[in-house]
Amino acid sequence: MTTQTKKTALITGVTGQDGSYLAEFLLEKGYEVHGIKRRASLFNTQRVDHIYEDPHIDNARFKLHYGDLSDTSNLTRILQEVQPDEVYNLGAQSHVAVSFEAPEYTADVDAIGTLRLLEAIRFLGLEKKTRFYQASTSELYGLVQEIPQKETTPFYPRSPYAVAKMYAYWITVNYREAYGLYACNGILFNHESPRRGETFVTRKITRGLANIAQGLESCLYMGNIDSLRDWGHAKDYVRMQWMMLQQDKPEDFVIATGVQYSVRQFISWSAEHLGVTLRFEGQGVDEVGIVAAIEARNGEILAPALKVGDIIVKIDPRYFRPAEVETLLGDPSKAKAKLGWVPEITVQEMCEEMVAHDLEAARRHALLKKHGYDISVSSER
Ligand code: NDP
Ligand code: GDR
Repeated sequence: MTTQTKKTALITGVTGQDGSYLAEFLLEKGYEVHGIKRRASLFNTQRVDHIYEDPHIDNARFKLHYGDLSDTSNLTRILQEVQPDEVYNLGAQSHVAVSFEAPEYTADVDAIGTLRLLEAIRFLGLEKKTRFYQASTSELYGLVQEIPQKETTPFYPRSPYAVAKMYAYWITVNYREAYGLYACNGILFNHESPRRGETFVTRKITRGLANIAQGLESCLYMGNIDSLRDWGHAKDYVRMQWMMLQQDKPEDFVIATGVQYSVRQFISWSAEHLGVTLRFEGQGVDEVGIVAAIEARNGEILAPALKVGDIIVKIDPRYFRPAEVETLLGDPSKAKAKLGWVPEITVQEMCEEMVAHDLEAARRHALLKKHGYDISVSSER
């Protein structure tokens, strides 16, 4: 009888949305999971605290290492120590709008950080042992050249983030072709969850509207609400990241739902889950979202702070980007055909889950505020 040895995975960006779901997923599969966390002045491990294990006990299967994608020697040392079977490179400065403000840092971490990892694998002679997943992105398509976008659609990046990720995409392909490394790009379209960072559009909306419903904020200030995105659930997408590394041959895959909606539609759904019907009026930067009706949900008013006629959504040009990606729609046919992957959670179900999560948090904050605790929950960051 052969005994299957336990696999070891290393995740950069383990403290992020995807990293936390992927770590849970791999632990369930029996992996030993190592994650790289950044040093910060405050704790930044909230998304993985529930899977933390005491490092003093024998057989702990979840281990965190301090590190940074900008530090070659640190990455090399961690790889040498961990000797991973699989590396998932999810770490990145991942905010598109922020990349216009910090373009050089974004290039260093998102582009050169990927090269540093690949070089470390090679330097340590791990090419035949270690499989590599690169978190590529639908932002590569930018100014779209074809609808829907698939693996063969030409790239046209529209932000420093996307340009940096384009380097990372091609250096991953190059190391596969040049050195025979098992390396894949997952070209993932937007995916969200209650763990999504609070300044990405879906979470900003669900959290902002829940706060407004509970009287903690008064208005949601948005950028381009005509923007169209193909949104899926992060849990479905991390499963696919793992599947890509289990094939005989490394390949790149588009991961998407194949359905797109506008940001405005996502705002309307989120309001509906709070029992609020919104009416949009006006054009361009003068467009506003007005409360048209308020209903109970399961016999309860979830937005007690609102009344019909309140303006709760406004446009703020500060949130427009110097160059926008107006529309993204993925074609996941290859992933479906070759890997049998289909997303299990619809965008509507995901929106409901996110609103319920943020409403619970807003209620807790409203209670604390009522009892005199000084808390700030602004969505304007
Ligand atoms: P998050 O922003 O939630 O997480 C990013 C992670 O990277 C965090 O753990 C962050 O650490 C870490 N990180 C940031 N800078 C560095 C650095 N210099 N060194 C090491 N780690 C760093 O992103 P997501 O989980 O949403 O996305 C995961 C990856 O997938 C990213 O690379 C993103 O660009 C890409 N992607 C995401 C999509 C999406 O829709 N979510 C779609 C397509 C691609 P900290 O917690 O300390 O900030
Ligand atoms: P994106 O996600 O740029 O697609 O990148 P984000 O949620 O930030 O924006 C989606 C769209 O919404 C528009 N928008 C706003 N966006 C934000 N953040 N805040 C606003 O107030 C606002 N108003 C309108 C944006 O202009 C955009 O069109 C995400 C990140 O996770 C990347 O790391 C990843 O690679 C891509 O998804 C796929």
